[in-house]
Formats: sequence, C-alpha cells, structure tokens
Amino acid sequence: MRMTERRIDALDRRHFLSVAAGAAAASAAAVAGIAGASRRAHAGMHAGTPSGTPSGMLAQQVAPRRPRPSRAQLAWQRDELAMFIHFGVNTFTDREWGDGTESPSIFDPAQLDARQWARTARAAGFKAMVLTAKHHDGFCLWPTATTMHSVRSSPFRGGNGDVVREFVDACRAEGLRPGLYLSPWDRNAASYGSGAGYNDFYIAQLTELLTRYGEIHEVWFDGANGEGPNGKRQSYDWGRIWTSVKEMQPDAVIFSDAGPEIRWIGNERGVAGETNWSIVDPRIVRVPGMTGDEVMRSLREGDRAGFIWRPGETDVSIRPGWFHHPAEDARVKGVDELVGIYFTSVGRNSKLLLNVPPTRAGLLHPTDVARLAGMRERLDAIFRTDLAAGVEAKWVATSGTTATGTLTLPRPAEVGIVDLREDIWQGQRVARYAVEGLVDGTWRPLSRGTTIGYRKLDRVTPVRVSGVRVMIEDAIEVPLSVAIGLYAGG
Ligand code: FUL
Repeated sequence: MRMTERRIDALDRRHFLSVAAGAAAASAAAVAGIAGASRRAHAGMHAGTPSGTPSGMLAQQVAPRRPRPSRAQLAWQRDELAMFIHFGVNTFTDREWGDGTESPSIFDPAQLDARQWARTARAAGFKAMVLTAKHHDGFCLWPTATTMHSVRSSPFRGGNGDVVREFVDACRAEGLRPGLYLSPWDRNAASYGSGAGYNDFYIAQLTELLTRYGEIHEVWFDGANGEGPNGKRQSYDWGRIWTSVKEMQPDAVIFSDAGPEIRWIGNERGVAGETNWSIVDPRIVRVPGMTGDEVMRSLREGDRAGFIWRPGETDVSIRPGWFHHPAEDARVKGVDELVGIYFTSVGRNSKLLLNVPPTRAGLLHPTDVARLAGMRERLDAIFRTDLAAGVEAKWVATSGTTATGTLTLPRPAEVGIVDLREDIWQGQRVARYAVEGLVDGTWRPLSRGTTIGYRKLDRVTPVRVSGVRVMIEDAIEVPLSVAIGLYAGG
C-alpha cells in the first residue's frame, strides 16, 4: 500500500486533480475581485520613498502603476522561513495518504509537546509554522462540531484534547506566527462529492478554525484532490472559500496554486524558478489543481507581464515523506542539502516552508532537531560578516530601464556569495542583471541572472575583489537601487 502511495506521489499529485470548468471561471472572477480589493486597500501605504532610494530614479512618472505587496504579503515574505507540521492519523498508520477509514482510537500522541516544535523552530530562525489541521484522511486535530472523525473520538488527552489550540498557543508563546492547512480533499466526509453539501461542511470547518483561535496568518489550501469515500469528486466553491477567509481573517494570506495571495512554487523539491516574479497573470492558474506546461511555468516563475502580486512559497520536507515514518529516521536531509534548499528558495525570491513532522509521541525527532540546529549554525556563519556593510553603492541610471551600481570595498576581500535585494515595497522590477568584481584593476564577471525580487543569492567562485558593480540590464519599470551584500561564502 505504502509503495503504491509513494509511486503515486512520485508521479505527480496532479494526476488526481479534477477541476470543473464552471468553477474555474467563477473563481477566476473571485480572484480578480479579492486581489483587486486588497490592492486598492493598500494603495495608500505604498506612497513615499523608502530610505536609500535615489530620488533621481523614482518611478512615479511611469504609468500604469504595477502591483505592490500588501502589508500581509510583505510580512509573510520577510519571515523567510516557516515550518510545516504534518501530523495526524498517518503518523500512526505509517502512511502518507490515509483513506478516511482510520479509527480515531489510533491517535494517541502521549507526549505531545507543541512547545517543543515551536522552540525548535524559533531556535532555528523560523518565524512561522503551518499545521495540517486536517489532511486528506479527514481526521480533524481539533474538536470540531462538523464530524465525529476528530480528536474528540480519540484517546488523546482523554478525548478533551485540541492539537490546534496547543499549536497556536505554542506559536504565540515562542513568537511565531501560526498558519493552518485544511485539506479540501476529504476521504472520510460522507458529503464529499455532493457539491453544495460538502462546500457548506468545509466552510463550517474553516469557520471553526478561523474564529476560535485568534489571529491566523496563513491559510493553506492544498491542490491535491481525488475521490471521496463514495467514489465521487468534489467541485469546490473557491470564490466562497476565499471570500470567507478574508471575512474572518482579513490579515491572513491565502496560499494555493491560485493564491489569491501566495502561490505554490510548482514542485516539492525545494527549488523555486531561477526566474521568479512575484507578480502573476491570474488568468493562467485560475484555481488550485490545474495542470499543463504553462500552468507549471507560471507557478515556478511567475509572469513578467503579471498584474497581481502573488509571490511563490516553496514547500519541501526534511524527510522523504511529509509524515513521520520511523523507517526514514536515517534519511533526514543533511545540513548541506538544507542550506542548498535555502539558497534555491529564499535565495530565489521565495519563502521556504520546510516540513518537519512530529513522531507518534508528538515530538520532533532528535535527528531533525539536530539538522535544523546545524542549518542555523551554517547560515549564521555564512551571513555573519557582510563585506559590503556600511559601504554605499553609487547608482547611475544608464537608460530608462537600465542602471549600474558600483561599490568600493574598504579593503580587498574574497567574495563567494552575492546577496541582492530589491525594495519590493516598491514592486519588483529587475528582469536581468550581471555582477562584476574588480580584480587587479579589471572588471571580471561574478554572476548573472534574471529576476532579483525580495532576495537573490548567487554563489560564485570565490575571488578576491576590491570593488563590485551590479548592472541592471533590463527592468519592467524604472529600476531602483538594489541593496548589495557580499559574503566570503561557505
Ligand atoms: C500534497 C499532499 O498530497 C501531501 O500529502 C502534502 O500534504 C503536500 C504538502 O501537499 O499535495
């Protein structure tokens, strides 16, 4: 059974997706509505020049104004690191996808300690956590009134437990921002596949989660969507779902393939597109679960001609599976691999949602905890000394869409990492750039790339330079200055 699940997973979760064309069209309108409303609501906050922006290069004269992040999207991006917690009946059956027939009596995490999850996350530099309140098996980690298939029917805390409550409290106690995953696909609910009946049931679950636990900063909608217990498929009312979230949690960001605020990056390997726009054309990925080359490209790279701000989130597990399996205790990703993932996610204008699944005891495994500490230590060492700290780069516009920033180091130093950042509060503009280092009086290429966005990290062959210049070779608006960080590497 396990093997079959794995093979299915490995194939592509999208083989299970079904999307009704009507629902897609209706939701596309809803996406535009929500995103449009939130852009308007935030328009006033984007005026003004951030410190460090050269006044001669302002883009105010350029029309039409391109999208900017909302405050919630900006805060989401600045977190850089969030921890994903996959936990539920699968933890006890040793499976990846439960089929909904699991007895709640198996759910008994005797030593569950959400504070241990949160402490581990905080110590490793994570700023947020997202918990699977319900996975595809339909088992609810909170005492819902919508079904008996929940912790209430389990031995956990004598049937009086609430994992969502403990999770949210632990996040707040450790200064992390809580997020919740509620699987649309439900292999237990009798109403699944009925259309309106299940949509009402789903909204009722969402309402419990978004009204009982205080502020929830991210609501995560999975694109996986197969058959229910009766062999039927469900047509989701995405417009209603997203509107409901906004009504109940106006400051939460909504994640799905189709946003509307945060999009899936298109794979579960920890790799964002080398080109990665935070703007999209919402007509390409209209609802969660769509397939096709253009859909996958848009998820991975965003769209240069996009008109909605929808940055990409990169989700990947620290282990081969999303849930904890004892047989994978020796297959936890190593520090090198985790740091590599940081570079291909955070370092490519994305946010990393790293999954670290609790064991049956309800605790993060010591190996995972040690790897996270190792990753933090390595990242701290890499980014401890910015060789360009305190040095002002001089920016000169070379045309309407090109500019060059040059800086001289206080003393020559070996550079192995270039860290570039656009001030995304002013939108994302750079479409192509090149970085050069001054080596013995001659400018030599260090790296080149396409988009920068919130943060772009380039690992380069270490070389001793006395200065660095960044040439913006193409931009979709008058380019602003780009912040330049330089590190020795490691
Ligand atoms: C997928 C699911 O099918 C996996 O089980 C996991 O939850 C992952 C994050 O998303 O679509």
